[in-house]
Parts: sequence; structure tokens; C-alpha cells
Amino acid sequence: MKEIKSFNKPIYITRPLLPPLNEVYKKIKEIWESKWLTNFGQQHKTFELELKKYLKVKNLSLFCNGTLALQLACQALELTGEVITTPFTFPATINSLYQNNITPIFCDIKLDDFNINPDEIENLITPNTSALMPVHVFGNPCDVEKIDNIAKKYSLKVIYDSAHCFGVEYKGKAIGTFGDVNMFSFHATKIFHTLEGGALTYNDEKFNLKFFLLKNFGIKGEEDIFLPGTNAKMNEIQAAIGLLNLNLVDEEIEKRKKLTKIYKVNLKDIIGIRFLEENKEVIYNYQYFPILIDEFEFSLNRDQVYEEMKKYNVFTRKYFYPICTQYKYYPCKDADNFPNAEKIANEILCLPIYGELMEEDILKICEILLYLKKE
Ligand code: T4K
Repeated sequence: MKEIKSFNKPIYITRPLLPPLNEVYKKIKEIWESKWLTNFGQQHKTFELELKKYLKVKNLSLFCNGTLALQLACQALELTGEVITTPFTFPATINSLYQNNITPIFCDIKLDDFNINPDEIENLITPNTSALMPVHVFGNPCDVEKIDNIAKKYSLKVIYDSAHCFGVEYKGKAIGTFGDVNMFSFHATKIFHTLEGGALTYNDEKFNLKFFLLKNFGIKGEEDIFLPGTNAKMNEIQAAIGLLNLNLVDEEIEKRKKLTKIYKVNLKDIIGIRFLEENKEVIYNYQYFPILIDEFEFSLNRDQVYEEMKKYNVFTRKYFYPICTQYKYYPCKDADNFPNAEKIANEILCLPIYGELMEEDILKICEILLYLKKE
């Protein structure tokens, strides 16, 4: 097989959606002329309304990032004691519990979707359990029916970490309508972003005021102070970028869908590489393209592939390695008791995917993988 030349520029796992600069200038000019930079200005109001429509949710509250949104969701739901969650996630999920003095209780994941295994949740419920915090990993919906049934049976709250789920639908329902509260992240690395940012969506409108107070120091008006809130507001520039990106995100999803198909067609016959099957009842956003590498079948292990790809200027990511139970600051009993999460974390590799990539870039990444196997 012929030697493959490396890419002449770095190929990262993702690149942010960038609205045309002239449109950004126009928005900045509007904001400058209004002299209103933050604290729920016109951009914020318009963005909140538009986003609510786009995400097909009843209620939505904007935040300066997803992590603080998640932390404040725990406070709004008055969670205490223990919350059952997954070890296979980004540290922000678990840190939001820690910040609220809540103990994360880890539940292993399923091998077919990398999400929390609902069949193991009931064994972990104790009198101290106040909620479940599942994560829709890589935008694949969890088993929401089973999870919501368990929550009802034990009167537990459910906060879904939907950081990866912008625009995802399950059985014809928007993902942001399940559970008590959903958190979306609008970080620059997400398919839809506001530079940094996040939102909570929820069916019960009683949370409107609570979330407003929690992100706005607990104050409403000049003299009414209701609770010890923090500052987690989204500013006008973030909201304006959100408005501009809302016009672009459908096309970005479409492009990534096509690139995903090219990956699948070209990787499906490489022994030792596996990827997730799509569920026909889900509308995906194609934000990530994770593969699993079986070191015995592929002949290289995941870490070797990760390093080798760098030589070709391809910067893949090992989301989410190591799993959260391995972090030194989590006093996790049974830290070795999560065989599925361990297995996936050791085999996972997220390949570059973003709308700017060309079909030939994806073909070349596949060719490199094939070449590595044959080497
Ligand atoms: N829950 C879950 C399940 C999450 O995955 C996340 C965040 C959260 C909660 C918390 O939401 P936020 O508080 O972030 O809203 C990135 C993101 O920073 C993080 O938002 C995301 N998950 C996580 C999965 O990925 P890093 O440390 O891997 O990002 P970084 O800086 O290495 O960027 C990755 C690649 O993206 C770079 O190699 C190049 C490209 N990139 C990145 C940035 C920041 C750009 O091209 N431009 C950019 O501006 O965490």
C-alpha cells in the first residue's frame, strides 16, 4: 500500500461554526449602539424566544455556560445526599454535583450506546438518593422511558445532561422535554455554540423565576433579594452569536450527517473498528463520530492509534478517558466495578467531524486508519 502523506494543516476533532464576519460586525454595531451589553438585553430576549422554538421546548433559561447551568439545576431542584449518574462523561457532570455537596453514585453503562444502564439503577437507590443525572453521551438518547419510570416509582428527580444533544429528537419528541430539567451546552466545541454558553429546558414553568434568581445573584428589581444566587448570566455578544448560528446550524448538521455516512461506509469493513448503530427513532445531530478500537483485532491499541494519527496531523480525542471513578478527588468505593465504562473508555476514539471538512478529508482519515492496521 502506498505511503500516505500527512495533512498539510492540523485536523482537529472539531472547529466552531463561524457566522460571516460582516454579520457579526452588524450585530456588534447594534449592541454598541444600544450600549446594553449584558443583564437580559434585546439580544438575550430574542435569542431565548428563537431558541425555545428551535428546541421545541415549553420553557428555557439561558446561562453563561453549561456547567453553571447544571450546578444551578441541582440547586433549583433542591437536590441533597446522593445522585445516581454515569462514570462515562465529561468531568463537568460530576463536578456540578460536587459543587453542591452531593455525592455522585456511579452506575455502569451499556455497551451498545455508552449511556447509563437503567437496569442497574434500582440497586443503587438508597434513602439518601434524591435524583438521577443521566448523560445522553455523544447525543445518543438514554433509555428515557425506563429512567423516567424508575424516577416516578421512587419519587426521584431527573436532570438530563444533554450537553451533546442540540436538536436531537427521540420518538418524535424533542430531547429537552424529558425529565425535570435538561442542560444543553453551547461551548465553542459544540455543534451549536454561543462562544461559551448553555441553557436549561423544563416543562414546569415554576422554574422560570427560580432559574432567573439563581443566575442573577438572587435579586429581582433593585431592592428584592430572594436567595443566595450567583452570576451565571449570558451576555449580549454570546446571545447575538447564538442568533447568527441558529441560521447556520441546520446546514451544519446536514453536512456532518453526510460526513458520518462516508466514515461508516469506509470503516465498516475494517476489522477491529466498531461504531454505534443508529436508532431509527432518533433524529441525531452528528456532533461526534466515536469509534471503538479492539486492540487484538486491529493490531494497535487505541492509544497507539491516537499517537499515530498525530503524525498525520490528525488530532483525535479520547472522550471520555479516564472515567470519572478514576479521578483522585472522587472518593469512589468500588472504583474498579465499572467494566463496561472501563472497556469503552479504553477503546474509544472520537474522529474529526465538522462541516468544513471535505469528503476527501474523511476518505483520507479512513485510509490512514486502514494503513495503520496493515502496517
Ligand atoms: N456535560 C458534558 C457531557 C460535556 O461534554 C460538557 C462539555 C459539559 C457538561 C459542560 O459544558 P460547558 O460548561 O463546557 O458548556 C471540550 C469543551 O470545552 C467542553 O465544553 C466539552 N464538554 C468537552 C467534551 O470538550 P476540551 O478540553 O476537550 O476542549 P479543547 O479546548 O481541547 O478543544 C477541542 C478541540 O476543539 C481543539 O483541539 C480544537 C477545537 N477548538 C476548540 C476551541 C475551544 C477550536 O477549533 N476552537 C475553539 O475555540 O473540552
